[in-house]
Amino acid sequence: STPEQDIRSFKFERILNQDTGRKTINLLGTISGLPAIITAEKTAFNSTSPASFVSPEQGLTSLNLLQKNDIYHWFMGTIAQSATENAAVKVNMIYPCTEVHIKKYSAQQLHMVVETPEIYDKYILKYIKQKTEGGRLNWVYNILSHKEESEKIIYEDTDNEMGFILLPDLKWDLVTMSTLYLSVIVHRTDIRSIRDFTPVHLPFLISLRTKVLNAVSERYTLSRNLLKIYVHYQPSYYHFHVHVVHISHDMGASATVGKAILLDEVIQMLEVMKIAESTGKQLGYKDLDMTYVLGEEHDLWKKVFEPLANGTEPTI
Ligand code: M7G
Repeated sequence: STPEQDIRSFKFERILNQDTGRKTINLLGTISGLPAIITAEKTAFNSTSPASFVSPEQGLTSLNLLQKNDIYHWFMGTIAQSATENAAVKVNMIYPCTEVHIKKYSAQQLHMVVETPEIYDKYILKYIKQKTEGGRLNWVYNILSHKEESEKIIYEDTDNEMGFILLPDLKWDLVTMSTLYLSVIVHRTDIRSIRDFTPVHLPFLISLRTKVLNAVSERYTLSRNLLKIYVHYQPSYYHFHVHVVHISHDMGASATVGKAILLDEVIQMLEVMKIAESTGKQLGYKDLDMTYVLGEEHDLWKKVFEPLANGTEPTI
């Protein structure tokens, strides 16, 4: 069946999460008996032709005056939209989805945790190993081998060690510049997260940053001061990748402290670690305390940090 047929046969079960401010909703259901998640996000206003906003053909196609009071008027309305040029909504479908996806897209209490090097060695490494098995990185390898999304590639450096692919993230609608969201997926497979970085990786990260900035400014005529370039800790996928997002795009929690770390800061930290080498100290991100936010449904909270907070031994 086609993706269009699949999504039409979605049988709704329950709402996982909803954000009225960001205008998003996450639905859980089934397709052909298998669990599936649909996430929907209302798109930003089309700012390329603001003059036609009030046009009954190209803009507000219908209007209903709810109330007026002195100089104040409020209406409800509909906007002329088309799925290809000016869509009303961006819809993502994960099918079939796993229990981990369901947790990730569910509303949940957040917790601040401190991951020491000891906790990383003892528990997190095991967790990461589990998370790189079972085909979870298939979509990454599909991109790297040009099996999927190859027509979307913006820039590729094919070098085994220094190389990467720059392409639109699945979160981007591909047209709205102010919500531009790209991913950099590296070719090398030896970096699971920033925890693996030491000063040895400085030339790699510095060249990646330069090439990405050049490629983005060439394709979209966007200068460096309009881009946020960062990594996640913890990421969802343990194959090193970098997020490149337009400065105007409000990404919510995924671009704030407790989750996002600027690539510039990673490079700076490694440069400081390199200076420390002259004193005989070989440091890397593995030696740091990492402080970050975890949702209560995240396995790392459930299996590691909640037990530790309760004084019991994690069972991972
Ligand atoms: P992350 O920091 O590991 O996890 O980033 P996050 O999802 O918690 O942010 C992975 C990034 O890859 C996210 O920005 C995803 O939107 C993006 N992504 C995930 N998948 C499954 C795909 C995909 O199939 N194609 C593309 N282009 N991007 C994806």
